[in-house]
Amino acid sequence: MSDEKLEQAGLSRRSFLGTAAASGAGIAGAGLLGLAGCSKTEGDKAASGAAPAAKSESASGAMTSHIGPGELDQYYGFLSGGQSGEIRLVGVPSMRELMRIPVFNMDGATGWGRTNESLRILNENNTPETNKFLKDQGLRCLPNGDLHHPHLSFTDGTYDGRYAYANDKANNRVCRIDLNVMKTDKIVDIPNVSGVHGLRPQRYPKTGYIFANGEHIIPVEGYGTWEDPKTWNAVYTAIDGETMDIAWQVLVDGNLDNGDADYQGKYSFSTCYNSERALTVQGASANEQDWVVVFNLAAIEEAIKNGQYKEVKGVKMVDGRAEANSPFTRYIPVPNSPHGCNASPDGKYIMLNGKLSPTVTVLDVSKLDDLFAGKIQPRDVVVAEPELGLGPLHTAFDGRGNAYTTLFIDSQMCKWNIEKAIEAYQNKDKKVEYIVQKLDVHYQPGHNHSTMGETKEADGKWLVSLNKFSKDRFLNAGPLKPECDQLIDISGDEMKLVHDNPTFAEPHDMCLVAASKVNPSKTWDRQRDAWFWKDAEEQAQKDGVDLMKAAKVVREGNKVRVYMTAVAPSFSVPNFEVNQDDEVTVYVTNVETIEDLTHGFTLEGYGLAMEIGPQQTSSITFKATQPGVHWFYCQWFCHALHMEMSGQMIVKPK
Ligand code: CUK
Ligand code: CUA
Repeated sequence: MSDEKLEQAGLSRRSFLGTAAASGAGIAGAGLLGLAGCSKTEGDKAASGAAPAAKSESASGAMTSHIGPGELDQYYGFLSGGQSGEIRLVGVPSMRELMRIPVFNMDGATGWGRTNESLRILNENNTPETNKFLKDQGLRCLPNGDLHHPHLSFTDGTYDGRYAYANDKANNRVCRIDLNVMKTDKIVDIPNVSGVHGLRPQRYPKTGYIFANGEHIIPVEGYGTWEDPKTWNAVYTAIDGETMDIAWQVLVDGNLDNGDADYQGKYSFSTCYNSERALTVQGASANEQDWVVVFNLAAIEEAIKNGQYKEVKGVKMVDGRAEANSPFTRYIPVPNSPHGCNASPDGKYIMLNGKLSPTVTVLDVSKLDDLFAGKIQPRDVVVAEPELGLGPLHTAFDGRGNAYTTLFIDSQMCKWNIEKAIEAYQNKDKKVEYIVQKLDVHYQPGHNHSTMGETKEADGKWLVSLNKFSKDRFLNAGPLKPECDQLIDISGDEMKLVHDNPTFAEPHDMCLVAASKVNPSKTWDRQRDAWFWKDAEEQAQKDGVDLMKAAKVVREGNKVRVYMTAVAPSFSVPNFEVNQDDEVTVYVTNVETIEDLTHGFTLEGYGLAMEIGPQQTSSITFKATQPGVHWFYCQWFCHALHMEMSGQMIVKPK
């Protein structure tokens, strides 16, 4: 049965959801948020035959997500891996996963978190506290991360194809991906914060800053004491997107959730859901209103330049609390517990998604100068507050004046017209219909993202709804179910659901980028990408070794360095001998010049493996504690004689 037929029979999962949501409406909202959609098991079962709906819809004139064999997608999707700690590259509209980019995780295939190169990138900007922690725990690197918000670098309001950036909520880090090779090239560890959540790059004139929200309140050195949570604060961080140095921090009231930047290069924004400075769910949703905090970039830069800051754990920090009467910030009240924060592609508006409130609050950025000048009151910046449905979390745009807001509790995508919502706000007694359409999504959507939708080149073709629950949409995979990322055609007047895509934990957010904006290389470039293997290069020079021609074993006391090249189907050093307990470093350079000829180095019985792409050098260091004959082999199928691409490490017992 199709959804429609079920609806007529009064059986749809929608009706069950509707009842649950309506009966729970009110301030039980917080509980509801979690579970309105989960209590409708029977509806789910009744509707489980509804899968073909998407097909018939695409037959009825929607664009198709089908990309035939050998055809290419039109967009790259940079998909967050959430608590998996990685970024996933997908093709859109097919939603095919193209690649995984390890970032805040450890990865067995590529050796990320184990090779010397990845360990340098993971650790080179650690705070002293993190380094001490790793030592105390006996860890080489932090093994996990929680990556929510991938965003690409901008020039003049659109993507420039240089970098992607993302946050790690679990361990307070921000990373950068070099889009030439699709590898993480920098990770910064941010002091004075707890939980880096919202993350956005500056759009104009370029990136510029990366704005990173410290979500939770903590006793910040010099400001708070652990005995009194009312003295705790959240801290906003601006990172230089070129050098990845921390430029400055701002101490704020309340907490910081999601953020965005304007299209003019003057202001940035963050929602706050815990203006109460509470430590519990009830406490944090107590007030009728929370706020959005607006940051005045010029005022902050001026203070930093003039030395009007405090240095806290090595970072320049200004005080942006309301009680400090700060020129750096303004706090604009918005209804209870806002979440997502999204700038419209025409550069005019900032949308603050209500979460516990059914509304989205719309700010007019052209009024912010007057707000900072004290000419108007904070709420005067609000030009619309449309009521959309239950649980608005994030908003995307089509570049034609429409906004698309996810409704978490209602499990719907709400399309609404921005100018009509403004008209409705200005003419309270006139009935203006601003909601264009509501489309069911499956189920509990968090972020959504439209093609090029966070740039001035929003093209209004596709929208992806990143749904937290998949329930009956896929074959049952056991108690842990995949998320459900749904592709929606927004090119016409009506939204049309086109494709369901299961994903592993947990895509919070996604960037949908026209394929022409990103041009990764087909092989590594020895000159351009030398940053990756610079330590190996330096050591090789000291040892008189040319990495591109290497076939040499160098011993220095109990340190052994093995230099080899990889050309299908052999390693230039077919075997080597070390003594038990030697510290061994193996450097492998892949000298292939053709694309797709990746080799690997896996050492049997030593728990290590690494990826070596064409023209790449990778290295790995370990202690040869296990005596005996240990074969190493190439784990990337590269040649008809791939199985033979192997060798032996002989460890002589003590
Ligand atoms: S948050 Cu996950 S649904 Cu971390 Cu961007 Cu809103
Ligand atoms: Cu080289 Cu397989």
